Amino acid sequence: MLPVNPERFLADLHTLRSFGAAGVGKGVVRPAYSDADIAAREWLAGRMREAGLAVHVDPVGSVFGLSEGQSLLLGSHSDSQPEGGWLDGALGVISALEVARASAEAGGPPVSVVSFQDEEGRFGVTTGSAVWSGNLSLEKADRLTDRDGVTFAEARARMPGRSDDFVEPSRFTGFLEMHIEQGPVLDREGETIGVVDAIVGIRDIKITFVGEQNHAGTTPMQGRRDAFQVLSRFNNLILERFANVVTPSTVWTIGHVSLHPNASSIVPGKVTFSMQWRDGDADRLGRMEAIIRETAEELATADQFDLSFGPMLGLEPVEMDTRLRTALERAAEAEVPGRWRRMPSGALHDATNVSQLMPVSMLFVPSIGGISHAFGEDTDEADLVTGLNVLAVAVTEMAD
Ligand code: HGY
Ligand code: MN
Ligand code: MN
Repeated sequence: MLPVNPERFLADLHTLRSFGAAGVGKGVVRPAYSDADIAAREWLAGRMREAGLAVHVDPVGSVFGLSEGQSLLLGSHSDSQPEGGWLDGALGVISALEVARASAEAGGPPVSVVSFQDEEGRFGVTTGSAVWSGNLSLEKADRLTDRDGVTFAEARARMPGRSDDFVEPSRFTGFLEMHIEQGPVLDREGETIGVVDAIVGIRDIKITFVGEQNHAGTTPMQGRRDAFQVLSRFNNLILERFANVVTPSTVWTIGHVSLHPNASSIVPGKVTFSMQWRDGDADRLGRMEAIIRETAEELATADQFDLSFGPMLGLEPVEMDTRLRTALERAAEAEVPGRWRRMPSGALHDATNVSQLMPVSMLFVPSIGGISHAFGEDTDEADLVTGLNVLAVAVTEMAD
């Protein structure tokens, strides 16, 4: 196995956490293109150079550390959710850095590293890798806006040292992404490693209802065109109508609501909210979309609301490459015999996009209590090191 250094790996993970450290415990606030995100990427680029890798910052600010010639690509993302933990994405990037460093010290096999930009979807869904893979055109990405109306084009211009060129994908033989599970299964079952067999698909859209803003004391209940009430009715109808379509593993979330003007004595005149849904079956995602659109249109017509939909964002479900997955499974069995499982990923990952370009596979370590996208996200350091070792064994085996 490659001589990975667990102390150096953990020290780098903790250093990355210091960029945007926030909240309780090991929380992080490091959204894409924030000052903390940019500073973290500059630090990462320095660590890549020290490891002998050639740094390439692509036009959207994804940071690559390139090994010479053909190589495996390892990595994930270093941006965070608006409130996130220290491991989501960071684990995949720093484990990649450690394996690449160990590989350079051992004289091969060649390993390159990447931290994709905006995986967490300040603008799109896994925006940086979506653009690299061709799942999303740069032109379309540039027009996407965050919740404050900043465009992707404006945000990516903040990232220093960008090249005009994207990295040529054919220089990579495959992509491995290590990640925390972000769900309860491994922790609950007392297992240490998950080898991913498939990643679910996702759809994400912003919906806006415009009614009539008015005085909360003088406007009779009858005839109000209250934007909060229409959202509430929409949610209730969706719950009923999804019941015949979804399975126990289907999920959907209204995670962001902007109510205007958001004051206790004003009947709200406008609401914009996010509607996101995920499933492993692309047809089911389509049937859910039809219900969402029909329900919103029905309510708008019945109660005289203007209705508009933002751009439809999404990724299709994908399966992992059998050869790479088998290498990870063999490595897991060697490191933690009987304490690993094959499992699907309910979270989205850059690996979904990269699968358009080359064979990909993924590896999970447990999330304590299944918590993620929250300051409380954590994993035992012993499990982080086990994941690093499994990754290093798999990389060594794939090179043979
Ligand atoms: O939302 C996701 O699944 C990913 O963490 N961006
Ligand atoms: Mn992630
Ligand atoms: Mn995430």
